[in-house]
Amino acid sequence: MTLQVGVLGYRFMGKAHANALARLPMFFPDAPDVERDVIVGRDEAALADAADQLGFSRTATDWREVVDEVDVFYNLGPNHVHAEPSIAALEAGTPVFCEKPLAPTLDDAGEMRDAARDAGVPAGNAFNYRFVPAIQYAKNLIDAGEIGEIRHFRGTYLQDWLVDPEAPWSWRNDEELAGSGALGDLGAHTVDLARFLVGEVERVSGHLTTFVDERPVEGSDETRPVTVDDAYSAQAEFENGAMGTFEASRFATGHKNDHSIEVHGSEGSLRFSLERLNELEVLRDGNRGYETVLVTDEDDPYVDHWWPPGHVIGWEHTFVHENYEFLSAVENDGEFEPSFEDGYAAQQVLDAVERSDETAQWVEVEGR
Ligand code: SOE
Repeated sequence: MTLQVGVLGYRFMGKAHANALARLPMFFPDAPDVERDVIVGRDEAALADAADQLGFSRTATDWREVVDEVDVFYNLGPNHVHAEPSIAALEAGTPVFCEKPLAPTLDDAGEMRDAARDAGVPAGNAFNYRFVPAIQYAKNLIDAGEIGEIRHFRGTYLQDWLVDPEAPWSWRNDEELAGSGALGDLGAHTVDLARFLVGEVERVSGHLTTFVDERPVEGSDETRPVTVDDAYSAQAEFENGAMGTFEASRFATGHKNDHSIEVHGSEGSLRFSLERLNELEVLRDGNRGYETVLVTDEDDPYVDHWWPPGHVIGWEHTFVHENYEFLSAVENDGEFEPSFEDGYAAQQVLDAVERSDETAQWVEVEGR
């Protein structure tokens, strides 16, 4: 059977996932057969070009006509269009793969999680960094007890695309459209990796800042207000007693897309940086320094699908891996993680960081 895929959104994420779908048959021959059936958006001319470039058979301007027609619905639009179309698809029994963060607000994310529970079909939240081979390698080391009991998790996600006050306004700067700023866009990834590697977060103390309050609208003389954070930091306590610090910024001069994780356990430590995606730094066995493990051996996660050892892979491959896992779950009526449950759990942490910032208090993560 060929799965007909409908995709909402054709820009950055639309391209990343379309590329993944195109790569699957060549590199993951056991993946389900997929047809890039329909691409959905509002601007017909741009849609036609996108369909051409990204290899879709047709276009549609109304997601309502698509969600129950296709076998799988990908929601890759801006955050404010995550909830309604995803819920409609799930109500029609269509599996959904949705970009992160799950929604702009915890309430919306809760409705999405409930719809996924009721539908009983795979509903995935596309936290692609779980699918970096080095991150999976780290997870295996932690689960095998190789670094002992986890004491610290440190996660920073640094970008610099808003350092210039004249950098144009976009939906990512608007609370209604995005929910939050660096917190939801970047912090969501860090929180997801923290949950994946260490466990649930119990309480947080958070701080949000906006450095530039308004930005020019491209192609006009107007400016629009920035209503989200440009940067956040948080301290966290995990249920298992570990301590965490999280930070993200769009003002970290010189850092383009620098997502770094450190984990310290009673027997060893791990370090990862997205800028050196093929490597994991591992310290254990009482050694006095880190060893750099090049995670490109044949028996490393996903690597046998690509190139011989040392022939490194990149950011886009994480999308291929997550698409492989998600579509396999769809075909086999299986489970996919990170699910909407995981997306909701990450959102609970983001929400707690915001509540903590508002009240200047430590706050419990809802439901913990
Ligand atoms: C933009 O800040 C962005 O593309 C995020 O939206 C992605 O989730 C992240 O992976 C890279 O940066």
